[in-house]
Amino acid sequence: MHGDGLPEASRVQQELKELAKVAEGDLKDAGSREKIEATRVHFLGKKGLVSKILRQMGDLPAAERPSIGLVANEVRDRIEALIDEGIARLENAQRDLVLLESIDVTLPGRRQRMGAKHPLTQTIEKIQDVLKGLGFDLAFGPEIEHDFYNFEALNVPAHHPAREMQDTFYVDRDVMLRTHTSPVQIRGMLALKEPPMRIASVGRVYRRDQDVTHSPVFHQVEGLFVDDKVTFADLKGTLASFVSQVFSPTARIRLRPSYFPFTEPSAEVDMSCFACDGQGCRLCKNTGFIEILGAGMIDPEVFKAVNLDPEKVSGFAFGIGVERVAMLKYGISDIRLFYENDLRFLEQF
Ligand code: FA5
Repeated sequence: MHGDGLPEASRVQQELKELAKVAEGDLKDAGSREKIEATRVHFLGKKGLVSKILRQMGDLPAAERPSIGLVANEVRDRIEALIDEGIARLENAQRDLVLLESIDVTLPGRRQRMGAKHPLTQTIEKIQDVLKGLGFDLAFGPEIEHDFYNFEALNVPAHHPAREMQDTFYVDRDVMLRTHTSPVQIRGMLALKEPPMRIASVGRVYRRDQDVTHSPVFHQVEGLFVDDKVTFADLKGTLASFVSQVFSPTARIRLRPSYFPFTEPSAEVDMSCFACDGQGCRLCKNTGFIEILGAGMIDPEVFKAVNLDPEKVSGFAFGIGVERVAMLKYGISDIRLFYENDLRFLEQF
């Protein structure tokens, strides 16, 4: 027995439990791995406090040693658990610090890449909207066409020199990839029961052509108006309105005499250059104007081919190159850019 009145074994057990409490206090405030390691050595090391107490066990009666051993093991386990907790707490704090340093929450969010309509689709939709606004209904025709619709009924008989104006991809002797959208005029007029008729047809056409302004596959828009007293002035007014709406209110048109077998008279239609507004520049080759379409009054021979009486009906037609319009609208100098699907090009629209 010692002075505190406790039996020796209870005193040692009490001391061990006190040690656990002190260790808990030390580890709670430990702010570094070094401090935690020092605390471990201080309590659990070979010369540590727990070992020191255990070494005194030799002085105790053998019967009391197991109960002390039990408490000593509990205390050691408790201190080891506190050490593990302390290390985990330090590691978490360290990770939070790294995250805080590497993530700048004030940065703007990452932008989603948005898809957009192809510039040709945008141009086609704009052209269709304007023509619908001018009273035209949309019409469609096949891309593989019979000679009758593509040439014959359009007053271009076999061996006519005008066939050389459009170099053709033939599928068969009388069947071809259509070289223009004008066959849709023929199909429209053959189905016509009672004038007036205003139709517009957008679609792919094919020619054996290839350079920076000519593609073997391209798009045209055909416009056709048939009534009893259609004049050239109606054609000019329609085209002027079309150009000012598709390009800009200040855009002007100029008509030059031309030749198409299916229209008489015929005209090439130029638009004032969008780059210099008609002043003359490199783009318009200093003329102030750029050609965008062909047009004219329906030839009497075409009316006869579709069983309409040229004495009773009259009409105009025009054919626009869509790529040409898009090149002018967006200032593009090479037609092939439209078909290469290069995102750096397409993302600009
Ligand atoms: C015609 O195709 C006529 N059918 C247009 C027409 C319709 C005239 C109705 C009168 C009445 P042309 O061959 O000029 O005409 O072609 C019309 C437009 O298509 C040209 O002004 C040009 O812009 C475009 N074009 C012609 N060939 C190509 C090509 N290979 N690549 C891209 N665009 C082309």
